[in-house]
Amino acid sequence: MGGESKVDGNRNGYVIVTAALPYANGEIHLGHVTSTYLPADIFSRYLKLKGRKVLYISGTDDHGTPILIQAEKEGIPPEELVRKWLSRDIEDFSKLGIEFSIFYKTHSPENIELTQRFFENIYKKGFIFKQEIEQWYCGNCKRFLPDRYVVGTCPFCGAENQYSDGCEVCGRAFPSYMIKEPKCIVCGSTPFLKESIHYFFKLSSFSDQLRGWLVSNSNLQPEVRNYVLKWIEDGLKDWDITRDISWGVPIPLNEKDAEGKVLYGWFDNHLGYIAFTYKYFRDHMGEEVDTRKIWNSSVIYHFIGKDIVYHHYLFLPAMRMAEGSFKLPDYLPTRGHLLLQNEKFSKSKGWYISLRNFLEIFPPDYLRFYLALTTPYSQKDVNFDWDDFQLKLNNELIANIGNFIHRVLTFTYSYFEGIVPEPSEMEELDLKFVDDLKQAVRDVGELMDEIKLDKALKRILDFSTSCNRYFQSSEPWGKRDKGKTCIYLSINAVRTLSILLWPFIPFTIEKLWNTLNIPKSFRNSSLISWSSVSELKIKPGHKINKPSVLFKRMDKEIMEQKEKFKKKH
Ligand code: B3M
Ligand code: ZN
Repeated sequence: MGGESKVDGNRNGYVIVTAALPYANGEIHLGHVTSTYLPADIFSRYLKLKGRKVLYISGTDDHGTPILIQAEKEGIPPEELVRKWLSRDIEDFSKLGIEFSIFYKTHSPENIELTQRFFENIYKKGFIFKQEIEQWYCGNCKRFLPDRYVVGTCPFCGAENQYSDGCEVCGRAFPSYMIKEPKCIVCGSTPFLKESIHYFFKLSSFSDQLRGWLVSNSNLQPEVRNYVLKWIEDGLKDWDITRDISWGVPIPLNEKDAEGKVLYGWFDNHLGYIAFTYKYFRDHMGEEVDTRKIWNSSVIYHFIGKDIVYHHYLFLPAMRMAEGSFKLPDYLPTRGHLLLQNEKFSKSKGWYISLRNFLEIFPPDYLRFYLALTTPYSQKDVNFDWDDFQLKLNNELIANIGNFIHRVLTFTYSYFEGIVPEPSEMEELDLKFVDDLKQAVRDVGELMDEIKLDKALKRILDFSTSCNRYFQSSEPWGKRDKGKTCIYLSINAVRTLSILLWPFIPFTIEKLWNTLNIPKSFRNSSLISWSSVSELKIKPGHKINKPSVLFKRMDKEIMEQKEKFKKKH
């Protein structure tokens, strides 16, 4: 630990935080939230507290076969499908307090234009070539079957029931023709290979440059870096960037071979990170703003789940290297999958929790708290377990944090008419408590800088435990004068805790700020900022409002969910 982090080293520039783009073909579930949207949100809220200029960017991934297949199933045009999911995603995310600066879409003029520009530049530099390849063709449906239109057995690890563009079990992406025992997902018949001319990106030419970047970028997680390096050692395959379908970004070439084809969804989707940044700046600063310059002087984080490592650690950087005008990410925070009671999510088997359904029953902060506490900064899968959920809420959120805050506030309100008392001389116990508070803030800050959000939250809980202990051993009840110091320090500790906790449980904390009678928005309050977090900012004479209950137990609701997920599926 220690040392100046990159974020602090570049105080005037922007920090651009992106979260992987959800496909616009279905609802957001807890898996998406765990690996990507919540960590990125907590982290960008933390940076906001530090006064950094942060952009939190995401949007829907609209192109490609996953969308087309779903639109065909529903019998609607893909445009309609993606429009529907865009507004639905925005609603769901905002209920969880995911605060994007912009949530846009890849099927937008900005992204289509940028993607075509990328293609043209890379083409001009000679990194794109044409090749006739064999493509799956369904004789029954009378069409080519790209990617997800075909399922089969992984050619590398033998896992069954994998899409033809990559394996979820071993994590490899591969060309579609390699899949074993292929089946058409529309009609179930066995497709055959038929010639088609495709455009390829020379990924293999970037092996050395990619290796150099992976090895020299010390911000990348070593475990991920190592397996990506292994893929490079095994040899990178040039990458087929076109598809025989009509939904996607048109290939910007005036030639016969380009007709009836579009660019692969993975060619345009990650360019959305850049295109949406353009959109944001144009909307907020007008046409003249030089977004490329801003991008290149920002610190860049792309938050992802481990299933898309290949695309983000190889395709994305190689395309930026080839095109040459946009800086590569500084960080690619990668997290694991979410299991439900130790089993993989499965929508078809009903072993699955959508974000919307969850939030119909539980407050958003309960989910944020539990997931933040259980999700490490690593590839390790996270287990959502109802017993554990109940335990962590009752023992930590409620009995630890909730208890301390409630005791301090109600004590102040009923014994001091809500007015923060003048402290008397500090004794050893008090001085030690102030030291504890300062140490906690330092530790939490370091852990947050390192994106170890679960560890940071655990450290906050430890601090809250020492707050409870301090309050208990000071025994402010019954000894008015000595009690004053304890209350003064405790109220200040509540403020400190509130700032530390805001990135994790913002709804509750904003309510608490009302009770503390401090302005709700940190943007115009010196009382809410990271720079003052360890100071004793609440002065004697400050009046607080009537406290209300911050958390309630939800044992009945949890019991119902346990019953529901007990049945063996
Ligand atoms: N939509 C895959 C996924 O949702 C894809 C991510 C795109 S990030 C540029 O897992
Ligand atoms: Zn078919």
